[in-house]
Amino acid sequence: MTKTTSEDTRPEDAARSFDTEVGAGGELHQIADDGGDVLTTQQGVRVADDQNSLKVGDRGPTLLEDFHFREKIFHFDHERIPERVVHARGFGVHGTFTLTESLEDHTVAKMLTEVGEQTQMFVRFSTVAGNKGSPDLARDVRGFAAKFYTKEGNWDIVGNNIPVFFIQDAIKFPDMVHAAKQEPDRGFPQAQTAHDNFWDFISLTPESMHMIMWIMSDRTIPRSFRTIEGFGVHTFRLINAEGKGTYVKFHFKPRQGLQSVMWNEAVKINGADPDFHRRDLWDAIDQDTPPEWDLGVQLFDDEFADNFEFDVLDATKLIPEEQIPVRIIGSFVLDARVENFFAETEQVAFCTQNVVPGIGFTNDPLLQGRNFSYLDTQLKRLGSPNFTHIPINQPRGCPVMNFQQDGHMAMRNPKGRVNYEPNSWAGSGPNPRESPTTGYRHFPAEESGRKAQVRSASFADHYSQARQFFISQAPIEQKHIGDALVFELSKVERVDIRQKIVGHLRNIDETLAKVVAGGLGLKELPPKEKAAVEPRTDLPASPALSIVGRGPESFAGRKLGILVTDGASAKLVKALTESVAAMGAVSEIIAPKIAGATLDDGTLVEGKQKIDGGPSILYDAVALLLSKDGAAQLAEDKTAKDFVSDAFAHCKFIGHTPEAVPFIQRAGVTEKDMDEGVIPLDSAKSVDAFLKACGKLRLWDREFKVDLDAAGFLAAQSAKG
Ligand code: HDE
Repeated sequence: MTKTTSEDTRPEDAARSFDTEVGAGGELHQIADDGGDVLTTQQGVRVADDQNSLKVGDRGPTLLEDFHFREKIFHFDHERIPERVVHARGFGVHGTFTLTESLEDHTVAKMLTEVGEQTQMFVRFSTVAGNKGSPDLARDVRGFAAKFYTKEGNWDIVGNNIPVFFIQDAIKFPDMVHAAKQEPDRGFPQAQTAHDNFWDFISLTPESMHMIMWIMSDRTIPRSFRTIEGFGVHTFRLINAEGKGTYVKFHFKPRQGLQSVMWNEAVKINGADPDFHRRDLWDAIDQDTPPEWDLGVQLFDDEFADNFEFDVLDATKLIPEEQIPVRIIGSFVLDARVENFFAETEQVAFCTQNVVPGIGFTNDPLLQGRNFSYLDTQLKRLGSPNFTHIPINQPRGCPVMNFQQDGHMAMRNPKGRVNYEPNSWAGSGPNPRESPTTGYRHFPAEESGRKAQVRSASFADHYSQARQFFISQAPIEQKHIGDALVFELSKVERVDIRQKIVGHLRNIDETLAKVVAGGLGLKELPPKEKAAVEPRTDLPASPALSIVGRGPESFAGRKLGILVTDGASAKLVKALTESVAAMGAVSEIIAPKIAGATLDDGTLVEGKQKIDGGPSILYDAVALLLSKDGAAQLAEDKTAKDFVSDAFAHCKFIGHTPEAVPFIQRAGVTEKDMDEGVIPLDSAKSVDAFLKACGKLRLWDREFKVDLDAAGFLAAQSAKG
């Protein structure tokens, strides 16, 4: 640091000189007597007392004259900005994209054509319906918004973890969001769709049915942000050097594999750790195991679009990967946490209209509406048209130069005399000009037609892809969809709404409709809802739409909870923790007391969690390394027993010392229940076998034995034959 000195003019400090230092980044520090930074007001004035406001006498009134006190409170009073109207709860991280395959035949966008090119990016994950303070594991769509700081300007893909949407036309978005969020008279329930208003709206909006299948599936209760896919949803357009357009859909595919939790688990995670997803991502980056995704594209032309079963402009439809394979063109790693949550995650402003040369839009009516909404909403949220001056929103790959000026909080105004264009000034400061050759050109689509408020007939089939999604799911996933529908509709007070939804399900899959009707205790199957066009039943299953089977091959990146007691085998604790680390997974010690447990060799293993703070729902698998005495003590503890019974009910793999068996049985897992997922641990070899089994993540077959609702599902399945 370079030292500079200025004279202190305050009488009480007259004897002292003021030290300021220039930091490594060129920033000035005021140095206190102890060598640290001095606390100052926003005006840079040193603060002498930050504990007591200025008063008349020891017990007298506080004086307005205390400018430090007033400034501090004034600033605090204005700390909040409006939360996002949707996607309020989010978590952002930085990363880098690397291109591995050029799309130069299709686009002039450099980020997509220069192989090896690295582009900085920022991603914000979010839930949609909940408020900023809502829990991470709400059943909800996850936002997956990516900002690429390309050399040609910022490009945003403001995507979700589901490839379709609720509605076809942006004009319905406010209604859909109002219906999903808390009801206006009571202000609850928040962060959930399990209420009358949502299902009332859905029952009257058949175009949502495909999305309903997705949101009732396990996609909406992901295990981690690291285990979700991302989708641009709309059909966008790539534009090449000749001005030729190619349709494109964007996909992000997690290298960690797909994984979700169970609903009963999600409900409990929300209580045990409402920050489960953000903590998980924070930890993964902290532990230097940053998540990675492949960026893929589905490319197609007018001929495909004209022959496809549905309209490619309809955001309630997807194009099965089996029809147009996803071509992987690069990957990104998210490896840097934000320095400040507010400055970056809260202030980042994504806009679907942020595109660069070579990337354009289509007439998807949802996309067209979004192009208005995202710019508009930033003014409300960030308070100024200069939100682009906030560092997280500024382009990093290229300079910005234009004649836009003034406004609230302008950080960047044109320098010199010129602030208009065209002009004939030269040499009086920056004087940017338009560039017909390299500037952004919109795709010259030819359009004609009468003005009308219509919905194209090509958007009318609302059930066929919903069915295609449903039949593409593994049986356990189909069961979960049925369970979720029964759960949500059981929270709906009006019976007619429940019935109407079942009437829609009959257009998707009769068995599903029967399972849900049975789960709701309906005496009769309600009549089918009238479909605008006859649903198709000939669309083949698309395996790419299932999560099960697309998970990881190993336990890498997952978390093992190890419950230990005093007297547990030190050898086993060591073997297990080392093997877990070696396979790129993490383990956490849970003990009856946070100080840890004294093992059989006298060593102390520290606890990361006290048992009450580390329920098994927080882990992908659990191990019970208990001594005989420890097991006997835990058998008297309800929380410890919940640890086991939950892990069992959630189909997790459970490793255990032989001494733990009586405890497991006291927890309700009887000898007869013990299946191949409950694995004895007594040697290093058994540790390997246990961790190998954990790579499957869940023993789904168990669910059919431990869940009352499974009976209805199995009965309906066998009736179907
Ligand atoms: Fe959004 N959406 N949206 N949305 N959306 C917003 O923009 C909107 C839609 C998505 O992490 C808002 O800055 C309309 C689809 C994400 O900051 C707002 C319509 C998809 C995020 C808005 C849609 C999304 C938003 C609220 C229907 C998936 C969070 C705050 C026409 C492809 C971005 C904000 C972040 C946020 C409007 C539908 C994804 C109000 C009008 C479809 C990931 O502008």
